[in-house]
Amino acid sequence: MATFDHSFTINNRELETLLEKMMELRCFEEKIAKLYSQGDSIVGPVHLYSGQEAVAVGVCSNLRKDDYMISNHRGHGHCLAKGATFEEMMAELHGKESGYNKGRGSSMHIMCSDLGIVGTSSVVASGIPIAAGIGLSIKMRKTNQVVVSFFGDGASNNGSFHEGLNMAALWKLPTIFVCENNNYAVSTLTSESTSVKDISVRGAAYGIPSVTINGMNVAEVAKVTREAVERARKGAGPTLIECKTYRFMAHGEGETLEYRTKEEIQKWKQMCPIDSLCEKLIKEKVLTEEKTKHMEQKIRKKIDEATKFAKESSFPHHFIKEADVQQESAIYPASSPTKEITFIQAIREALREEMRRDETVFLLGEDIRHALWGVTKGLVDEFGRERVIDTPISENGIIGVALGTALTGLRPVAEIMFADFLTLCMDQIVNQAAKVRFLSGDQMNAPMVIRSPLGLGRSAGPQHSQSFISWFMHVPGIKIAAPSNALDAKGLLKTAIRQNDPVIFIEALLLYGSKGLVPEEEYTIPFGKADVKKKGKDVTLVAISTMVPKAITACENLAKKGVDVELIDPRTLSPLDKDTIIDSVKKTTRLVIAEPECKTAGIGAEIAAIVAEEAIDYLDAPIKRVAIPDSCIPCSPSLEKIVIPNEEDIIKTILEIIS
Ligand SMILES: Cc1ncc(C[n+]2csc(CCOP(=O)(O)OP(=O)(O)O)c2C)c(N)n1
Repeated sequence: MATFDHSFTINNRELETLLEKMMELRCFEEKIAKLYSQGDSIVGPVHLYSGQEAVAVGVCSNLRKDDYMISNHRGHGHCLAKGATFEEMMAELHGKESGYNKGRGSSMHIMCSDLGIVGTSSVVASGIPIAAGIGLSIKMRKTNQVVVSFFGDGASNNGSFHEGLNMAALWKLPTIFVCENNNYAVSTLTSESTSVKDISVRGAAYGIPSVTINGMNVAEVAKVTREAVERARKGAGPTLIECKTYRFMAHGEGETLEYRTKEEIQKWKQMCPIDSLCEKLIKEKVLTEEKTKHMEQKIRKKIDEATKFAKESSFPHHFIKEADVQQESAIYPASSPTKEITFIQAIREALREEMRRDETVFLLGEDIRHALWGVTKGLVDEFGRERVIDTPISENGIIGVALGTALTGLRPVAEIMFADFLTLCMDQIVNQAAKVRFLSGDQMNAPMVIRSPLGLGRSAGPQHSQSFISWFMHVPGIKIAAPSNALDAKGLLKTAIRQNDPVIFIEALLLYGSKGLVPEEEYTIPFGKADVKKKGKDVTLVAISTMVPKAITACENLAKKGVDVELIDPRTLSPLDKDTIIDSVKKTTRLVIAEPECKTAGIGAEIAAIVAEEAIDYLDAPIKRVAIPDSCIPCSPSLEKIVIPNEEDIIKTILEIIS
């Protein structure tokens, strides 16, 4: 364990300021409790902070306005201590347009970019890797800021905690981890869920200076944090501060407290951080009882005014739908493609060009310097280890870190070694990155790309052959590209890196060696614009990723049989170019979809549903899907052939609906 010298002093005037701030937090929570019990104005669940004020106030008293903070479900105190106003907090808790998130987040999601409140996650522990990412961004941008991640003892049992701490320690990031150990995670005692008595030993295990302190004493919290902030600002890395504290209220409002004894609650209330500091300052004649009463009255009056403001504010009635988000305009090359390159080279060229164009673009992932697939080979020589970062095998952490950097001015391109492993970072992709723009009331964006290879068709087996494009199509806030050739791979990846929302970029390993022509000069390909690879009049064939080359062969064979297929490669599945598909079906009256994923609830199912909704009257035959028949992908080539659809399957299916 590290030694903390506690030599900083805090004078009585400073203590008075800390006391006033703690009183603000307490009075705010008391008002929320009252409003919640009245049942008609507070929106959604609330988890009150009463009892823990010394932690938020002590920590935040050391932060600059431009320092960052990531909060959790019990976050009112953190936000107020970081400078949030009663008005905007109260309005958000009332679900109003004038709230921090324009009513989209309420209690558990307060975000305010001006105050550095870059995230409040209701998913336990998710903020921890994001805070590591913000630390990385501070270090890369050399801004001398720090970031604080607040979380509970329960969060320290989650993988995100361990991945985040390891990366912060490894890269010496200016991230301060503040664990508020209030003895419980909902009703479960810390001693019954946590293998160690002091959570700070877990920080020490990662080589992080770590300490357990009395979280009911604001002076102690402030002093220890000051040391942690100094350490972070001078580039000496993270600190873990475990604050032993107690929440006076139920886990969430409206919930029972019956798992705790009255005696236990009473014991902790006697250590109330506000009462004890008040008593001390009165005893030392810094304050009088009258003055503290006056202080409290003033605070309560302000909170009443904020409540009036919130109640009188209007509810939001409009927000930007994902479909209305503007795309970057494309760059069209003056001449036609003449340069032959492989798919791998196309990806590498896109990365290199974008990294040269924009110094905020950087790469992170497992083994990307050595470049397992060869894609990122050599980039470290040009851009250095600061912009081509090898990571531990911590997929959830990688995406959390990428998100933290994306929230604070960088454009990360993360590589997840196989698309199958996207399952390990679903929370960071789906609950965190995808929600940023919407949840922050359009204050913030997450401009990040997640590149991930699809291993299908290489005997890679059931855990290295899946892409899950259809899963991500179901998530608003994420864009998905799945190029089928070198030209598209380069142009789409350049566009992906310029997007302001997270993009999942699926690269099929089977296509990596395929060659194609690209223009000599710069170009990009817009998202949401399908490529009609072949015009035809008899049937529309929509093919995705690895199915496109097979579809091209199928079209050639069918042409010999007199069947004229219109072949469409959507290129991006989200946004999906519905118009091109619908217009084509209206012309051909037939539709087949060829996809490299399982059939049920798949990409084809969605496209079929769109066509059924918009153009069913034009159809002269049932819509057909050529897909993996809801099976795991076997390793044996003979079995793989049975499961993965090929040219023959496409031809057979088309002939069925033509005749
Ligand atoms: C990943 C995840 N699992 C479960 C929950 C439900 N949940 C919300 S708060 C909470 C307890 C968290 O305990 P702790 O981290 O100690 O924070 P505290 O509530 O004590 O402040 C749980 C289980 C959640 N929100 N996220």
